[in-house]
Amino acid sequence: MGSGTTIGEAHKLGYTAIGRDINPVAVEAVRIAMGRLDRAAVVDAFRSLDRDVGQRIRRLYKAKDARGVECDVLYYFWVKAVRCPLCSNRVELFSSYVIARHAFAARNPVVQVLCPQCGEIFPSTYKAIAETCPACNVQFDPQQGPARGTHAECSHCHAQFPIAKTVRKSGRPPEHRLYAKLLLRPDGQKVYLPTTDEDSQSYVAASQELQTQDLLLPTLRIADGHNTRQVLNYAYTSWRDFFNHRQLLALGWLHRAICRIEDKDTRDALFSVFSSSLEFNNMFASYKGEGTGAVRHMFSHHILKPERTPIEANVWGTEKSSGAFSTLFKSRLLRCIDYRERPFEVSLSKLRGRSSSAKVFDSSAAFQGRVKTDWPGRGEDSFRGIYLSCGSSHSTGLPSGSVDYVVTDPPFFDNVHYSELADFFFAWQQLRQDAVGTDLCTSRQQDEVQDTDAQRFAAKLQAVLQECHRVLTDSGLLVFTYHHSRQDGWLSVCQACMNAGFCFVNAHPVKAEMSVATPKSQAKDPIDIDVLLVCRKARSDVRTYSGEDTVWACAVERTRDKASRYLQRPRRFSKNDMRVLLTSQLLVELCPGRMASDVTNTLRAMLPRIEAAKLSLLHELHNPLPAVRAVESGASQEELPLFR
Ligand SMILES: C[S@+](CC[C@H](N)C(=O)[O-])C[C@H]1O[C@@H](n2cnc3c(N)ncnc32)[C@H](O)[C@@H]1O
Ligand SMILES: [Zn+2]
Ligand SMILES: [Zn+2]
Repeated sequence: MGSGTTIGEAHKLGYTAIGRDINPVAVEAVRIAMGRLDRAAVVDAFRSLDRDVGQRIRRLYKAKDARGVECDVLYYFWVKAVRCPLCSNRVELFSSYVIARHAFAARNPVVQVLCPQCGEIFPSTYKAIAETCPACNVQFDPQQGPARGTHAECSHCHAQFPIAKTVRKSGRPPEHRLYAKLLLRPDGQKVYLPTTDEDSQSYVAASQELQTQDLLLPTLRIADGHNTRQVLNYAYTSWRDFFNHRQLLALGWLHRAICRIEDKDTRDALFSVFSSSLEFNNMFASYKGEGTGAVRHMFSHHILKPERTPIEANVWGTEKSSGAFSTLFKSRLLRCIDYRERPFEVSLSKLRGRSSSAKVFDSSAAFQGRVKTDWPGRGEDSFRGIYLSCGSSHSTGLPSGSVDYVVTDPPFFDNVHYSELADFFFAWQQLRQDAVGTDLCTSRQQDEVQDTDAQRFAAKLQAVLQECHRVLTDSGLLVFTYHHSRQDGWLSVCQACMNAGFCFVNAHPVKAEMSVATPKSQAKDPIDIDVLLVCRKARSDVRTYSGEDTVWACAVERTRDKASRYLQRPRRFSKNDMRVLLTSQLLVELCPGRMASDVTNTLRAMLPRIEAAKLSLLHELHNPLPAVRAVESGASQEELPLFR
């Protein structure tokens, strides 16, 4: 289920939708998004928060400009520092002294530069490699900071040392120093300024205030795992360590104020905004710069990477903020309510060579805003009902043969370990008494489909697919996305799916959410597509066995066809994308009349042929007279089998 896209789309299509996820953070988010949302009630509640706790939080983000005028602080800029292992000098982990640039630097070349000697901030241009500080006259290259990749250079003894190892040895997370702020003047102008003693005192005051308050704050420890190891290596131990004291004070106040909202649905709706704001308001967020949403949230790379120059945003926010509670209230919650009242589709068109999109309304009825948490009994499933539950999908408790379609986006092997990251949100969710999963001590579960071991991963996926097979009607379809760069990832999904009683009947390439370049050797040739695999119960498949040559010819033909359809829009499509697409078409063609082991053995034997064919197919795709040209241009022996 994840973020609930499938549930929402099924609801729009008029189906009864049943959603299940093992992760309480996902279930809670979907439950609120699909549940009762009363616009007038949430707006009222937001206004009263604004007058009270909003006001108090905004006071935490006030500072004076150079003329002594009080302004809102949009962002505070921090830098991590470590001690040089040789001389103990404090080394600040700037990778460059350009602290702010425009997202489209070629058109907007002005950047802000920090003087490494006196801390002055002054404008420069994005390519400048020599600058003189207007305040202290020191000359330096703004592009070169002490941190380079995994190492840093000490400015005192010039030793180069590994950053992560040095932090780990120190036994505690790196210190931070506040070095700049971006102010919003009362006239709407933004100005970058170095920090003053007053700014430091204001932080200390917030920190002292935090100690005096009895606030409910996260206590969840960070457990070891594939995605958490990097932060554990940085000596972070609790999810609370992801926030500085001022952020904890602001978030703690806000959390307490939301807890006091009486109406449960309204309270839940505002908690969902609170939860969204967490990923932008912590010391792992960074600055994207001007001309774009300013805050890069901590999960933008789907990993937990300690940020060397984090940005502290104004938690409540101003009109010009990004990722703040007040801006997310409008951009997420109010937009969600708008969409639910009048759902739309997006139609794409091309006018004089330029693509444009338009919203098409009225193709589905408004959302009903009702969610049930117990399963529908046979025959009693209501029209367009939404049923959600938290638990492993290897055991759903649904009656056999009761579901027409299973549509899912399962975890991809070797990819994100969702619950390890979701614990960041769960650490706050568990503080509530009436949210999903508050009886759990972590969102990490044994049955979660993810593992560093391919066999164990495949076994867990197979258990879920077996349950899908049981609950599906005989004519039902299972549709799921898959993405893997290595061939063994495909062999294991084939085994899991076929051993669960399914066969592949179609496979469509779709643009992936993000390209994944694992293993690293493939970073230059990343995979940009996910494949949508369409499966039926094997016993309902009417197709019959075909020999290998026929299978190969059909799969190549379908690959050609699907690749050229996919590329009707200008997109990247690499050799590896072609390999993935061809492999998926082979799975479809090999299924009828074969056991899982036959399919995987044949596929394995075809590997050299697939490797050769991906090149010639790609060549064809960019070539108007494919077969003839390929031969004329001296196709290698390896490429020839494609044309058999
Ligand atoms: C939608 S995300 C996957 C997105 C994308 N395919 C990827 O790997 O990055 C997968 C979802 O499956 C859920 N999940 C994992 N194991 C599960 C299980 N045994 N039962 C139900 N849901 C599970 C996770 O909690 C997560 O929300
Ligand atoms: Zn200077
Ligand atoms: Zn040193």
